[in-house]
Amino acid sequence: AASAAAPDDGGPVVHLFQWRWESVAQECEDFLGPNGYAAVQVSPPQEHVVLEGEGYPWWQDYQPVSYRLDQTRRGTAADFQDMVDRCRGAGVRIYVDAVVNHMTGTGSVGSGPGSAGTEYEKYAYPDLFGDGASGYSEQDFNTAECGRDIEDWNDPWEVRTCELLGLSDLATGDAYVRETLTAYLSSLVEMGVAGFRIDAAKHMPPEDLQAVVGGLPGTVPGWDEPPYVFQEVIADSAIGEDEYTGIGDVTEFDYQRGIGHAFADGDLQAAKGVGDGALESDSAVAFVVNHDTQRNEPTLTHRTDRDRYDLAQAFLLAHGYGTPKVMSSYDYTANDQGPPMSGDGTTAATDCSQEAWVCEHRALNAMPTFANATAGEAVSWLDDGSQRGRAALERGSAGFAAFNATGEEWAAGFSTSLPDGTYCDVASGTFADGACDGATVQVEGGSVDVAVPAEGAVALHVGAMVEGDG
Ligand code: LAG
Ligand code: CA
Repeated sequence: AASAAAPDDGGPVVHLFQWRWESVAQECEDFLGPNGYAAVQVSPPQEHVVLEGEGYPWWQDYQPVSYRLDQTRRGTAADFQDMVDRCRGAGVRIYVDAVVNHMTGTGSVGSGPGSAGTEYEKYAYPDLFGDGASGYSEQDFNTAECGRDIEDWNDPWEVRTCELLGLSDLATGDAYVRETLTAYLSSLVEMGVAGFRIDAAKHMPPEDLQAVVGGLPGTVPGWDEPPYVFQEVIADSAIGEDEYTGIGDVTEFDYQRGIGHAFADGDLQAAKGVGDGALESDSAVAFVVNHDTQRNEPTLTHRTDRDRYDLAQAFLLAHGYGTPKVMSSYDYTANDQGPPMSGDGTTAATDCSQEAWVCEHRALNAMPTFANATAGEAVSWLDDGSQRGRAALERGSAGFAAFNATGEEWAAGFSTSLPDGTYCDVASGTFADGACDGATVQVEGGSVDVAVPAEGAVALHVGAMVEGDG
């Protein structure tokens, strides 16, 4: 397969939410590398709280106990390193979800051994790296400055200094805390981790975050590029995305809300304009849902309307806005429910043939190769705008795609600047070593006729020509 676009050129990402490390490694080799993914966002790898009394919820991960990678519910440090190496071998980067704003909250127990056995209580984490050499104590938190929950969300100082959900808030203005966080993230880069999602970035002053990531190694071993940093910022009138774009990319929640509503409403004419007025494309991470919005703001998810949601994620990979990030979920009925697991809360290996793991990314086939082949090409619209539920686009002369959010097949012809030839439809199949396992479509004399399935897409690009490319 052709190599994926670089992180800063919008190389497509998939979030394998809660997957075990060995399952991620296997998926890199079996599916992600061959289908063009640039990277996987993995769940937080550091030691976390273990909340048996709450049924081992997924959000244990967002309460760090130490920065040890051994042992989380997803595997050991050796498993983690093996995943980084095997994904590298498949051409796929690992992006780590970096929980650096806070440590634990009160939760169901409030203290205890963490997943790797480290003793802790709120504001006291005595052994951060398993060598007894460094810890956090009360002075490393904003207890004297605030020490209570955020109440006034219109006050940026409070949002950044007080506690999010009662989680012990790190004094990221202090040199020791900054150096410790840089040491944690740098140790991951040294292992070959190629990027970070900064959790709760809005809850840290930009200058603090800049100081933390400014100390990272300039080049990722195994990749000839700097670590890619993107920040989770749910912007509002008090805190803007532009405060963070100088540090790295930013998650664009306006795009997320816009794309979700447009596709849920079946209004693909509205989908064309999603992203207008939002962050510049090259500063944005774009997505249909993340692990929080699929629970808290379920406009369009795998649970509300699977076909339409798949179509929205396919559109995301063709649209050309931002760095596209696909969500891949496990099934759940309650928001707090953890992933498939054994009796002690250890996560089960992923099996995409079982309903417990939704594996939405598999339904997108080789759409990430479309994002790669069309990187940097502006989008133009080919349909006449007369059909609310249907739209067709072109990305320069590198890619053509049509989307049909209706219950009837859409048979249509378009003039296209794609070169003449036979193309693999990467929305319906994969393309590897010149072989297409989906439908093929002819471009002849500068035009193309497509039969777009009900609630489906057709996507053609110059990196997936079956013949006629000479
Ligand atoms: C995030 N981004 O800024 C994550 O995307 C989001 O998933 C995290 O919340 C949050 N910030 C903190 O990293 C998740 C759950 C929360 C959970 C929290 C800590 O959505 O529900 O809070 O992780 O585990 C839980 C309880 C709270 C309690 C808190 C502290 O739900 O009621 O106050 O733990 O004990
Ligand atoms: Ca903070």
